[in-house]
Amino acid sequence: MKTTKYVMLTLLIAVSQLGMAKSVVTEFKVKGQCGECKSRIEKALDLPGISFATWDVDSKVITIRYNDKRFSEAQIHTIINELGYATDKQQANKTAEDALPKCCRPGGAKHCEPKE
Ligand SMILES: [Cu+2]
Repeated sequence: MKTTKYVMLTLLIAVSQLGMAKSVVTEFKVKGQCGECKSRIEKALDLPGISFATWDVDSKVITIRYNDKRFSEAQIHTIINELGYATDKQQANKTAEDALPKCCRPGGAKHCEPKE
C-alpha cells in the first residue's frame, strides 16, 4: 500500500514535469553597434517561446528569457548569427554581416549617424 502511494506520487511528479515548460534567463554579448542593431536583434527574437529579449547598446549584453523546451541557448545564438552578428560563443553569418548597413558591421560605429 505504501509502495503504491509512492509510485503514484512519483508518476504524478514525472507527468507534471513533462508538461511544464521551464523558463530560462540567459545573458551574453552580441557584437552590434547601434540602436538599429538593437531593434533588428530584438525583433528577430520576438518569437513564441521567447518571452523577453533586450539588448543594451552600451554593454552589448543581451538578456533573454526563453522556454528551454522550444529553444536551446545555441539556437538563440544562431538566430542572432544569421542576422549578421557574432555573439561571444558563435560567429556571425558572413553573408548576412556584409549585407548589414555599414554602421552595423563590426567596427562600423564611426559610420553611424550621430546620436541626438
Ligand atoms: Cu546598427
